[in-house]
Amino acid sequence: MTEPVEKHLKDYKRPDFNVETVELHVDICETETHVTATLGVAKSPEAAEGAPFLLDGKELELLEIEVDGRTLSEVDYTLEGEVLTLPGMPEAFSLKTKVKIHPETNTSLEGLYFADGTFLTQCEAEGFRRITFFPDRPDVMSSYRCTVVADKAKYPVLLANGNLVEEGALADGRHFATWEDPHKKPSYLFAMVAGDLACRKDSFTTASGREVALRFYVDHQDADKCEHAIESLKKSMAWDEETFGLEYDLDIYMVVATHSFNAGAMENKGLNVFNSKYVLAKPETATDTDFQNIEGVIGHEYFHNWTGNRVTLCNWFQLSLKEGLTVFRDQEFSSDMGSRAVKRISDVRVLRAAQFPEDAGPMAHPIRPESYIEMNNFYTATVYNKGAEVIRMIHTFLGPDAFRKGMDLYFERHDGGAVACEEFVKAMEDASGVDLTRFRLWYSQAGTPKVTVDRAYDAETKHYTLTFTQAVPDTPGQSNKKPMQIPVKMGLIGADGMPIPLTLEGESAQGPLERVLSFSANMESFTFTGVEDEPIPSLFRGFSAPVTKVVDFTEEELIFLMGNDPDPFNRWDAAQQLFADTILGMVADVRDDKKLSLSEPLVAAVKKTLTHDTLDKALIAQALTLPSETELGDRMAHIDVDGIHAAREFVADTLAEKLKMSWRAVFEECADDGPYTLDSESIARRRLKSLCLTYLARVETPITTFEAFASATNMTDELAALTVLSDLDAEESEKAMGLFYEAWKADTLVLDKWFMTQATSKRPGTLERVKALAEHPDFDIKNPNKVRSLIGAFCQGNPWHFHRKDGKGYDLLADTVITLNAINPSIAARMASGFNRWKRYDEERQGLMKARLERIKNTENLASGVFEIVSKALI
Ligand code: B3K
Ligand code: ZN
Repeated sequence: MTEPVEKHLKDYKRPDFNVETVELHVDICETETHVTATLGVAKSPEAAEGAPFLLDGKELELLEIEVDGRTLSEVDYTLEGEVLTLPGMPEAFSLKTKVKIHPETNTSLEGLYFADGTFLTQCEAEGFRRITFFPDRPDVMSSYRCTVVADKAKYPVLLANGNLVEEGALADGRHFATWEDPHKKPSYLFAMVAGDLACRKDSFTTASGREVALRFYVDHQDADKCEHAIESLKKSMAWDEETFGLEYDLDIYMVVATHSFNAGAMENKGLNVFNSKYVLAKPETATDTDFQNIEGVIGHEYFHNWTGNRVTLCNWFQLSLKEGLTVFRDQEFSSDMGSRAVKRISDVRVLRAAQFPEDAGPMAHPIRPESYIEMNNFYTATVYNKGAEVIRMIHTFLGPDAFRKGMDLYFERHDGGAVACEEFVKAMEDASGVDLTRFRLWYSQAGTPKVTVDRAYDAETKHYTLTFTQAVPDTPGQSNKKPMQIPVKMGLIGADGMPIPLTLEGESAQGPLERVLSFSANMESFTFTGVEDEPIPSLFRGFSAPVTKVVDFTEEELIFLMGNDPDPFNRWDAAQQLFADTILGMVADVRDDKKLSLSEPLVAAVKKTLTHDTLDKALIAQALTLPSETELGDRMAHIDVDGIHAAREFVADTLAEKLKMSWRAVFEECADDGPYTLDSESIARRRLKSLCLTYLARVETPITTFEAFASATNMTDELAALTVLSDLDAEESEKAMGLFYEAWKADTLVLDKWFMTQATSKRPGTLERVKALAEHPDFDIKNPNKVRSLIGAFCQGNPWHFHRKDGKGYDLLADTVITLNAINPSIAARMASGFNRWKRYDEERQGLMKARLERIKNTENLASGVFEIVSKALI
């Protein structure tokens, strides 16, 4: 096998040829599809003398090729690997190609594919080249006209981007539809669909009074599950008008839901394609979290219409320009729709669980990567979630008004263009007058900065000094990094729980109660004056920067912050720090077989939070959820799988036992017999109730948990109880699983929950059950949702079973990666990253994982994406 090549940002050049117009004719038949493409091409004025026209093509059978009506012979072009080269082209010409493709056997779910009775496309990042020959790069922007032809009875619905301009019947029971997109776009935003789908219709009137038709296409049996998604879309459209003055720009907005999708959803211009899990919901089948995720993802794809589509990327290295910004926008949208603090906490949880480990592993990359082998591997938590944190920091430094001015300037300058991250930063800088020179390092330096804070109080001068030190760790290909500019949103709290004015040395007027310090040196001190007694600092409020903070807080101080910090995020963070310190502090004792004990003040603090009568119940639930085993592992230099598991179980069991009465009382208090409603308060009540159930199950008989399961009237309560039951080694567990399956076997999305609950179970024998479930008739290795729910959930969400000492968990993952390599390389690569942290474990486990990585690497016909993950892991 020839080693795949790495592409570098430094080699980027604008294209030599632009494609102004694209006319596609897609003729779909059962066993093959013919695609005829007519491209209106113009040589760029900057093109080098004699530069050939290069087109990408993957798994295409070239049937015809013509330039300006003249059929080319084989001497006129070369077709090598995945590149079609046309030398000696004139300044402007028309290129026509006809290719044969096979969507019906395309299991990669990229390009045009057939799944569950529907033909559909996924072109980002490089899927368009599987449909036709094209310069498949985001800086080539064209006007599209697309005609889809298929059998009318089987595929009555024919869609593509933009507006329907013509449709009609053809011979042999076939029909066609022609769509035209008035906006120029890169090929990755192309989409088309042919299927037999139900259509739910609605409409939205924009701020300027234009009526937009909204169309949701789903399987016929799912037509009653679109309401929430439609409402979410309307809310997104209104929010973007109010918040950023951005209106939708076409007369129709279509969403197609499919059960077979590699990602969450795709923002194709005017024709979004969604993983059905982010569209379909009703209270009996979807949890509160599902409803919230749908709102977030619908918003995310809608917001891309401006951040991504109207202003797109000049190359894939800039992916965070659209993804980081759009994640920031969807986070803000969800915060405005629900509870800001609750949303912030769950976003930070995701960042810490997924991005921090990535930043510390073999695939660590800056939010604007410098190189890649397979672009699909860079749809990462770093590009998306850390990317959003970088935008949030700009927002924090500039303030909301200047940030909005920056957004306006960005659109004014770049609407209709394909640009780089730099253009965004420049617009922000120019609109605000704030110098972001040092800040730009966030785009080029990988690794999570570690910020250590030292505190000093001088009782005589009443000065309080905070000294910050930062260390940006080395990451693959990057060492000796420069200090980053870090916003530290902070306050000082007096012993009475009251905030203290923050007057910096040299300032004459009394300072505010909260401020943002800009820390951008290796070490920097900030001295506050007029501080009467030693305060407790509240630092990085709202998680103001994606860093790990190290402060030598005592247990007493963390308990104080947990109860008194006016910043809800920091209250939660103090609780998490307290739990993490407690659990990790026990790991050595577990190893030495010592008796463990839990501190009384901690138990009292938990009780105080649990029974607090004014705190938001969702915040209580978040604060009292123990950090996961994965998060705890990430805080250790060498991950002790068994020690973490035992210590965490001990803390949970002890809290359950000592506060039995309180868990029970709060559980009862949160009960609700009324109809299901989706307001924040009801969601909060269900969250806290579920948390109580997890503790109660540790001390009460399984029968009570089973009763909670059996009496549930919505999926949130039902799944919460089932999840708790799944950890119990009791007959009630099996019984509930059986009942759940019988009730929901016809609903594939609910079955995903059934697979996942069993995959993440702590019960003995989980690996064996997961392997048996992989043979279950409802499991399908070709369906990414099923793979993620069963194998993905086991390998990433069940560390204690996955890291079994006999290596059988690792075998399951390696076998799955090897099988998927031949079916769906993009999902195979994603799964392979489950081994990325292998060097953080004990020697024995390291050896076992390394052997599996090598086995994968030696697989024949290894896809470039899988190669990239495993070869980087093995360095
Ligand atoms: N832009 C798509 C991601 C497509 C994934 C390609 N492997 C979804 C999103 O971020 O909105
Ligand atoms: Zn996105």
